Amino acid sequence: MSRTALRICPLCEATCGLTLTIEGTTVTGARGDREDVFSRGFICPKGAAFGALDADPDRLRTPLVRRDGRLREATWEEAYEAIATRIPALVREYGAQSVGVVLGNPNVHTMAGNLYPSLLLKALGTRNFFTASTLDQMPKHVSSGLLFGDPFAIPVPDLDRTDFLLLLGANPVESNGSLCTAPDFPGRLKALRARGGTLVVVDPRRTRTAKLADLHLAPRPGSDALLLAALAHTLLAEGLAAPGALREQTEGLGELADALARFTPEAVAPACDLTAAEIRALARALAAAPTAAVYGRIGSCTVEYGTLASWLVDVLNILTGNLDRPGGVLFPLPAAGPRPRPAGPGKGFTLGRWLSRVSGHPEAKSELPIAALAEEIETPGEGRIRALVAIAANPVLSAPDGRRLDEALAGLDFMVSVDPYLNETSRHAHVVLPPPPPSQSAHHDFAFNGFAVRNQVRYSRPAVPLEADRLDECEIHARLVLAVSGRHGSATPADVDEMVIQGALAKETADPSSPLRGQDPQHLAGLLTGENGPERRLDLMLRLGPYGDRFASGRAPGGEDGGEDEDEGGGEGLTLERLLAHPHGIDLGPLRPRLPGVLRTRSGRIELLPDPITAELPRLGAALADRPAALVLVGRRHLRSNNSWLHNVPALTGGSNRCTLQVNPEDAGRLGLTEGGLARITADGGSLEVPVEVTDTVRTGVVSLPHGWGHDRDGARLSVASAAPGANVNQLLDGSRLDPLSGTAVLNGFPVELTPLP
Ligand SMILES: Nc1nc2c(c(=O)[nH]1)N[C@H]1C(S)=C(S)[C@@H](COP(=O)(O)OP(=O)(O)OC[C@H]3O[C@@H](n4cnc5c(=O)[nH]c(N)nc54)[C@H](O)[C@@H]3O)O[C@H]1N2
Ligand SMILES: Nc1nc2c(c(=O)[nH]1)N[C@H]1C(S)=C(S)[C@@H](COP(=O)(O)OP(=O)(O)OC[C@H]3O[C@@H](n4cnc5c(=O)[nH]c(N)nc54)[C@H](O)[C@@H]3O)O[C@H]1N2
Ligand code: SF4
Ligand SMILES: [Mo]
Repeated sequence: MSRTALRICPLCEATCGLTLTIEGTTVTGARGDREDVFSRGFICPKGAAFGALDADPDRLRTPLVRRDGRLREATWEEAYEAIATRIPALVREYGAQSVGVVLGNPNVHTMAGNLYPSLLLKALGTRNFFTASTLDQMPKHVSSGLLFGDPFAIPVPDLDRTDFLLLLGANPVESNGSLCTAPDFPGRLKALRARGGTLVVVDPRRTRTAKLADLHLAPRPGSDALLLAALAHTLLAEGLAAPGALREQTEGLGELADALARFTPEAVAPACDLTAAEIRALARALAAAPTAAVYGRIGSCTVEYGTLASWLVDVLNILTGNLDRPGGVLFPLPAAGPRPRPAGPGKGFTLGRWLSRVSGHPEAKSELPIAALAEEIETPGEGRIRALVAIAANPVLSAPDGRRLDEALAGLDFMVSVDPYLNETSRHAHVVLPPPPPSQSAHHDFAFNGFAVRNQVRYSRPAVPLEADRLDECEIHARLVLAVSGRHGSATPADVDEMVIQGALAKETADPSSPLRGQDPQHLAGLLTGENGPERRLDLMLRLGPYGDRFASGRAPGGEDGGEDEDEGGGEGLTLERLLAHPHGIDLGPLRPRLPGVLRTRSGRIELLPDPITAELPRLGAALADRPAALVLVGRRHLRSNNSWLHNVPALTGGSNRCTLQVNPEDAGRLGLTEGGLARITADGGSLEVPVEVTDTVRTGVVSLPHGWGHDRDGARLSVASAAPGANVNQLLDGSRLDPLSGTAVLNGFPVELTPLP
């Protein structure tokens, strides 16, 4: 007998609702949930392979503990005992900084990864904290922190209503979108064109997204900041800037023209390899559009001037009056996020509050560059990392110079991995804690609802009951928090959640602006529903959130507390119970303007020209005189991939999802490379042998190699992936190329050399 169950897909940022077919405890099929309020039945090949991924026989079923140098199956008790013995002892002997924490991408796709890492960091008290963000979107956090005072205040394009979308360094037709959660991104782009809107794509490759565009520009990689600066320059010089209502809310508008004076279209054109006329025409089209959204992603972030490019994206949105207006870019209001606070000055955002020990890299958003992880482990001295906790992270493949990191990890005194696979990184661990397959986990998108093109809320309970001898990932994390803080055995995972709940309620009931002021936190905690700690925490966040019932049963929210006009109760206030009664989710409406309420700058206004940006602009100016490298490398994503960890699912491998070096025919001819032949590619960090694919989808002077490959290391358990390992593109990097403001590794647009191999 088969049955169906709903499950939000955790495999990319689109967060599609899936309808799973389940026989016994096995997922035998997945299709799009047509009633899902957000995804309306959309699904991609990865979602369709949910069952295969869920049942991958290489998934670990029990914890592993290293004994006599070898990882062996162990009980949960043995695994946590090992952690509780080793980590607190290392902290006692070498101090809090001796433990590093690395968080990888799937943490934003699990409830556990959103609810517990901050508790782990607090328990450890370490500043040696690294995440995939410094391989990804940290430049955007920094630019938002500086502009708006809140690194999470990232405006998203109003995809469904805009008249003009300028998309840089993103390929949502393959990636399904990022920092812009939109199930069926391709369909939404087609709808934009169908309603007469304009799509412009800036990408050195003619991607599947570029093929949908009205205009595709293929500039030299790494030149986005220059192009964007020249667009802003043109708007200002030609009197096309029209910030409208934003003018009064923005500081520094008057100084912008001076700051950007040297970035004329003529000046930047050679570096971008575009013409000045093309740049002017684009600026005019952007200004002429009734509404427009400028959106930059990976290809504009993981480059040398990533923070400047990210900042300029929003400078353009501000200059054209499109920030915070329908059809432009807007700030989402997620249901489990904080309730909007009144407008006014905030704490602001500061960079470099501390520096990394070895190279003195400034922190950004409390993180240090993951490209500097190896040196922090290798270099002797006080504060050296001797133990590492890696959660859902595979930096040996995803970060620069995996070979060096491999050696560094092998030299650690102790390492814990929370990971379903024994892979390139987790094989170094002393303890591996495997989460259950996704069918056995509950799901809510704490992170992505904050970047979604429509406000909505969905929650799915586990589709299949947790197998015996498994721990839910939330419980794995909670026990980890207890083990590292010496409370293993003396407190339970539920205690961890109750502590958080009590803390949040104590704060809420002490807040003069809260309708709950003066109420008894114990009493309120007693009103929470949910089957376990994470559900109770979700209930609390929903009830205190912008659409929540605030425990005021029977009373509509937003009535008495002084009128944040952003309140949207939708009749009854939101609770977990109410959400559970809507298994396909609750639509909370289109995005709405939220300024000035989102601003947390010291001035309480948008700070258009913050000091760190002003100080960085001369470096960009100097780039105008650089002689461009003859050949640079960019990455690419394939629809059926996901960073380093989906290569073990047969249904998603093969075909065009291969680790080939794409080379333009002109370059191939000049270098003597042929289709299917081998080439040696060399850069700062080393060289690789890769198969060549000749294609005019990459422009001249640019080659493309995807990331997440290189599954040829001993000690991993990836039987499918290791049969077609591919080459690790990040071995071409030595970790020294960073966007200095954000500490983000330069993964795109770095120089390479190519020679044919027989
Ligand atoms: N050259 C180059 N390098 C890149 C990029 C690029 O474009 N070019 N992209 C960068 C980007 S954007 C990112 S986000 C990073 C990603 O970098 P990482 O996060 O380090 O890499 P992933 O490959 O996503 O690895 C995820 C790990 O989580 C594990 N995992 C999967 N599901 C779960 C789960 O439910 N729970 C737990 N605990 N673990 C799970 C997987 O087995 C795997 O070990 O890579 C970056 N690296
Ligand atoms: N199928 C699939 N989907 C994924 C992932 C995956 O691995 N596979 N990973 C997920 C993750 S972690 C993330 S962060 C998102 C990323 O999602 P996207 O940001 O859409 O990332 P990509 O698809 O890598 O597209 C980046 C584009 O930038 C271009 N590019 C490179 N250098 C430059 C440059 O200097 N300037 C400009 N303008 N363009 C440049 C590349 O050619 C590429 O087409 O995707 C997510 N979704
Ligand atoms: S688009 Fe993303 S969320 Fe939707 S089914 Fe595919 S992988 Fe899952
Ligand atoms: Mo990412």
